[in-house]
Amino acid sequence: MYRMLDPATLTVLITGATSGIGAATARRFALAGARVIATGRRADRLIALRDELGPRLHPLEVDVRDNAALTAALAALPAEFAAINIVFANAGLALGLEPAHKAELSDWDDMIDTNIKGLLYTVRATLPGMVERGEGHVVFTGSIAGDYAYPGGNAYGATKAFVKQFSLNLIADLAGTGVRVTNIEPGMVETEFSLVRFHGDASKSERVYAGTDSLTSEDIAEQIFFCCTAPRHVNINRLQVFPTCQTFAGFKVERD
Ligand code: NDP
Ligand code: 8X3
Repeated sequence: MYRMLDPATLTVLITGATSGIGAATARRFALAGARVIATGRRADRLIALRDELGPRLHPLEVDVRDNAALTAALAALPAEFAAINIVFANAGLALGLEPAHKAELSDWDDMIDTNIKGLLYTVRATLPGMVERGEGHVVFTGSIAGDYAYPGGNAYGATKAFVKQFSLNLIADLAGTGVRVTNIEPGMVETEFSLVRFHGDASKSERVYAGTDSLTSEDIAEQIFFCCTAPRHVNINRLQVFPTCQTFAGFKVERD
C-alpha cells in the first residue's frame, strides 16, 4: 500500500488564509487533522475560520510586508504550533491590468512588496527551524503568469517568474536538508483575486469568470494537500494547473 504522510503529524503555516486558495487550504489541512497557523491582514476572517475549524487553527493577524512584525509573530507562536513543517507562502495579489506604460507605479510597488519581498520574509523566518529539524516543506503559489506573457500581466507576471526561479534555487540550496520545495502554478482560479486586481470593481471581476468553468480554490487546495502528504522522499518541484477551458495559446498580432 502507498503510504502518504499522516496529516495529524503536520503543522502548516499559511499566508493569505483569509480568502481564496489560502482559506481552502487551511480548511483542507485542518479538517484532515493538521494544526494550521492561518495568517492575513483581515483579523475578522481569521477569527471566523478559527470558529469554523476549532482550536487546531491558530489565527495570526500579520501583514507579510512587515518583516519585523512577521518574524516577531512567528517567534511568539504557542508551543504546539511552533514546530512548523509546511510553509505555504501564498499571500499575494495582482493590481491592475493596464499596459506597462499606463500602469500605476504604486501598484507595481505593492505587488513587489507582497509577492516577492513578503514571500522572502516568510521563507527566511521559517527555513532555519525546518533545516534544524531535518524535515519540512516550502510551498509557493506561483502562477501561469510567471510562465507565459499576456497583455497587462507585466509586473504581476514578473513577480511570479521570480517565485518560480526562487523555488528552483531553494531546491538547489536545500538538497540534503530534508526540506522539500514545491511551486504550484495555477491558471484562472475563481477567488477574490480579480476583485483585488480591479481595485474592488465587482462587475469587472465577474466578467473574468463569466461563462468559464474556472478552477476553484478547493481544486488547488487538494493538489497542495497531495504534494505535502506525499512520502518524504518525493519532491514535486512544479505543478502547473490550468482549468480545462484555458490554454496558453495565442500570439497576439496587431493588424491594420
Ligand atoms: P484572494 O484575493 O482570494 O486571496 C489573497 C490572499 O492574500 C488573502 O488572504 C489576502 O489576505 C492575502 N494577502 C494579500 N496581501 C497580503 C499582505 N500584505 N499580507 C498578508 N496577506 C496578504 O486571491 P487568491 O486566493 O486567488 O490568491 C492567492 C495566491 O494565488 C496569490 O499569490 C495569487 O497571486 C495566486 N494565484 C491566483 C490565481 C487566481 O487566478 N486566483 C492564479 C494563480 C496564482 P488579507 O487581504 O486579509 O491580508
Ligand atoms: C493568476 C492567473 O492568468 O489571471 O495568477 O494571471 S492569471
